[in-house]
Amino acid sequence: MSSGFSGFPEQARRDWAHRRWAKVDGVFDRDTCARWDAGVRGLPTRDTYYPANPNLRWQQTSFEQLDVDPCDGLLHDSGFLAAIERVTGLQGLAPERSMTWINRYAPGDEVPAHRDHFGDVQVLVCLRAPEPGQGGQTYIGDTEVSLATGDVLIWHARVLEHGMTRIATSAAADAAGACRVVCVFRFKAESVR
Ligand SMILES: O=C(O)CCC(=O)C(=O)O
Ligand SMILES: [Fe+2]
Repeated sequence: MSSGFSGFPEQARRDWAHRRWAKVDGVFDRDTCARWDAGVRGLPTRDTYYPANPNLRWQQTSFEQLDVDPCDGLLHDSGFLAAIERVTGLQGLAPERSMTWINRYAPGDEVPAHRDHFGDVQVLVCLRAPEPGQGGQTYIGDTEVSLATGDVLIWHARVLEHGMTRIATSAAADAAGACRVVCVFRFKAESVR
């Protein structure tokens, strides 16, 4: 099955150039995202948190030790990697220098403000968003970046402080308990153009 990916607009490159993050609306359609979400639902998850705040935890599937590749192999789609290189000016993005994980957030979850420790660019695909007004929005610095299903966020997560606002405890969740699902790819570049 193909991902339906067809590149990022020129605006994303300009946004990255001046603030090191870019949001692109509607990169993937709802059916594709629903299929990707369902495809990873049964995989093992672990409790994840930042040491600075162990009370805030959420469920994460890491693909490092798994013999599966989420989102129809997006990570191995050279067109996808080339498009991220075009946006960021980074070169030599490759699956071998990447990490992939899926966060499944439940009602009441929140991600505290942090910077990630590794990588030159992070790409987040929103596979499922909470209903409007229920929280669960990514923020970068003081800016809330609301992501709907199918939107993509590209950002320099090692440099820019970011997190996710608290999801309302009343938010609707699926049978597995999740109301926001994101797939995150983290890349280390070989060089910067
Ligand atoms: O889900 C989000 O909006 C933030 C995720 C995040 O910061 C991370 O996975 O590093
Ligand atoms: Fe992060």
